[in-house]
Amino acid sequence: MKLKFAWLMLLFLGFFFSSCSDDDNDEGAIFEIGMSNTAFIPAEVTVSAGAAVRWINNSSMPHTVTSNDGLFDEFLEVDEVFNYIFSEPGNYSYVCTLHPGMDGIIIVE
Ligand SMILES: [Cu+2]
Repeated sequence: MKLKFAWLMLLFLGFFFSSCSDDDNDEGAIFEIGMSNTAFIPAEVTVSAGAAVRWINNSSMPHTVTSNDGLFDEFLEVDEVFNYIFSEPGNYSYVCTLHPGMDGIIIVE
């Protein structure tokens, strides 16, 4: 009888912990920004503090994702991605240093 109870507890705990890790995976949305050869798409994104933004170079040439505040400076070959989590509210502008006029802004609320 005691053994049966122990097994039930194990089953219950297993279920409990697998539910927890599922919750962790869902936490924090990811906002995706694509690229053309001359622009970030969309160029303006509004997210909540704590959200992750993912830049995807789905264009046909390399680009950089360079923060105007010195927060990040990434060189992305075609098909490469870059993730950044914005934890503090504010306006974060960035540019591609290879293509003048290719810029964007992340508004974190
Ligand atoms: Cu560029």
